[in-house]
Order: sequence, then structure tokens, then C-alpha cells
Amino acid sequence: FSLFLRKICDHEERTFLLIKPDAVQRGLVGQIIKKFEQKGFKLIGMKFMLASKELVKNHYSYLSNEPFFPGLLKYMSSGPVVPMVWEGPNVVKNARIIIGITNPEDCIPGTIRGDFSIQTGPNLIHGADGVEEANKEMYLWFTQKELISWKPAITTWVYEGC
Ligand code: IDP
Repeated sequence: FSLFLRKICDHEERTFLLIKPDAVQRGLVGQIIKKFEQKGFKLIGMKFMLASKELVKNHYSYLSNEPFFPGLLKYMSSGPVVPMVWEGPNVVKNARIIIGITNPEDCIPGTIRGDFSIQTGPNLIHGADGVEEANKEMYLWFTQKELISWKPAITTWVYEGC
């Protein structure tokens, strides 16, 4: 029974999220974080920093052949960003749903991009697209030591039987 309990109470999936410079400039950091906090996900890493072009190049390497890539590097390194790691069941997929799809024009209200942005470029926040990508991206932005394992006091109220 305790093995079963451990299984349903340990939600080890983690995702990497990055609040982009436009969201920081527009004072939306608190509102964005609140979405994930109030859902019940667990914040395990966060910092406020400037990203070098080199770091952004690595992060978005899969887009390096796109015509908008130079503009993307400039935008992403133009001001402070807030990289974060969040933990919870299916958090990778769920965070993408909370964020909304790439083009804000097609995002439904209630999503971050749907509520607060208009164009594909300055779309406020990045969310890893899969578990593998999340693991790769979080260690690009964080060291192992910067990710904190902890048990929030709300756990027993968010998860049945924990
Ligand atoms: P995602 O952020 O929804 O995962 P990706 O296709 O991975 O979307 O693109 C990464 C980021 O690159 C987007 O969030 C956006 O900031 C930027 N981007 C994507 N497509 C375009 C475009 O056509 N023009 C300008 N910027 C773009």
C-alpha cells in the first residue's frame, strides 16, 4: 500500500518554462507565475537573468535555419528573462495548454498567449514541447543544485490520498 501511495504522490515529471523579455517589460511576471501556482503545480527552480545570445542560440538551435532566427536571438537577449522549472503530473503537456499555441491569434481566451499577446514573435513565454526537450532545456539554464526538491504544504489538498 505504501508503495502505491508513493507512486500516486510522487509526480516526478518536470517541465522547463521561460518568461520572455516582453512579459518582463510589460509587468506580467506575477500573473504568469500565478497561473501555474494556482493550478497546483510545484515550482522547483527560478531565476531572473539576462540570457546571452549564445545561450539563446543553444536553446532555440532547432530554429537556426528559420528566417526569423536572428530577430529571435535579438529579442530573447534584449532584456531580463525568468527561467523556471515546474513539477507535476503531465506538467509538460499541461503547461503547453495553459500557455496556448504558438500564434496568439489562434489561442483561446484563458490561455496566457490568448489573453495577453497578439503576435507570434513577442508571445510572452516558452514551454518545453516534450519530456525529453524539457530535460535538455532545464540543464541548459540550471545546474542540478539550483533545482529544489520540497513538499508544499498544499499537497494533501491538491492530490487525493497524499
Ligand atoms: P513555441 O514557442 O510555441 O514552442 P516554436 O515554433 O518552438 O513555438 O517557436 C519558438 C519561438 O520562436 C516562438 O515562441 C516565437 O517567439 C518565435 N517564432 C516562431 N515562429 C515565428 C515567426 O514566424 N516569426 C517570428 N517569431 C517566430
